Amino acid sequence: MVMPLNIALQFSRSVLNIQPLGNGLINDTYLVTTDVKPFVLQRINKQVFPQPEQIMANLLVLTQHIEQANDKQTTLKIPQLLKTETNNNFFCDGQDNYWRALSFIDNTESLETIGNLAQAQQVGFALGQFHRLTHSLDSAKLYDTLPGFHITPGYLDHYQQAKNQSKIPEDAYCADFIAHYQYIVHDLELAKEQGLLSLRVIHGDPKLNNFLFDKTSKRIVSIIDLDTVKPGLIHYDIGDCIRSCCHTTATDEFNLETCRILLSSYLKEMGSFFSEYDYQFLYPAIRLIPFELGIRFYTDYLEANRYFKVTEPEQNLRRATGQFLLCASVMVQETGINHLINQLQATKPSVTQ
Ligand code: GN1
Ligand code: MG
Repeated sequence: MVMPLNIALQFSRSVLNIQPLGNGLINDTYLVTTDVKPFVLQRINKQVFPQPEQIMANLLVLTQHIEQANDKQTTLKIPQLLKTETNNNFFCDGQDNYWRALSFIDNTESLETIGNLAQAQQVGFALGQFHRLTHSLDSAKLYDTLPGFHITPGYLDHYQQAKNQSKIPEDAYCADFIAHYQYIVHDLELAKEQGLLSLRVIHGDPKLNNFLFDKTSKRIVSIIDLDTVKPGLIHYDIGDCIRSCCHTTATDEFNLETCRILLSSYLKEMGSFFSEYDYQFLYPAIRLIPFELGIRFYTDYLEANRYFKVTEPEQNLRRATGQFLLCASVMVQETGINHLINQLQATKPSVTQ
């Protein structure tokens, strides 16, 4: 793999080393060491984000809002956008690739799976803090960096087209699962259209490995990957966070205990901003997001892996199957999940001023 040294030099003259960082499926990410501070360098995938400038603009709006809010209870930091040597927010190379640099938050690590309930408590707390902090930011000030993102009926339509055009044979389990449960795809969009749920600022991709844990205190100190921060339903975020943290990958089962800890700690932060309907649509969100991601992975498999990075051709099929099995396990545990939500609603924190 060729390391983008020339690009890193646009952001700092004192680059010592570049190495790949993390395992995102869309952008290319590197850690750049310099003789001053290390930083994160990213090439934004233009196929996915057609207007990368909007990502940088949103990040600046968000940073400014958090600085102005100056919330003393907040422990969460977000990475800062770094300028190029010529004072720009990004660098566009000769091939129309957009590159940007972000501050690196030191002494931190991200997790691929939840190892103990204290970690789940931290994740719920951090997502709750993010939503609480951005609650006072008018979502109309943000660009929609990725139109159609998390609009599940759109992913279903895309799948129907892909399956009609694909030369790759259908997988019986995935095809049957989608056909059988496709009626759930409208759950959140309908609630939005009916005004039961409203647009707020969302992170868009708050999966477990986008939270940074301090290596010493074991607390979450940062939430990263802010490219999909935009107006949306916070239920997409909650569903996405829960599907990634409560997925026991060895058996593809949903872990209700992890969900209990995560959701109760989330609602300690955010519960006072929750309406009746916000509670009512928690279960549909927990069920929907694994189904949606399953459709997205499966469609990409049928389209020969154009969107999500793969290391071998059937990887997106396996990812899809994992999400559908998780969704099935959520449905098996519907009563337990709803019971948990009712308990949490009954102990809803009072309104904070
Ligand atoms: C993509 O690239 P990464 O891993 O941060 C995707 C998310 C999916 C995730 C699944 C913009 O995020 O929606 O949940 O893969 N991001 C985009 O691993 O499509
Ligand atoms: Mg992401």
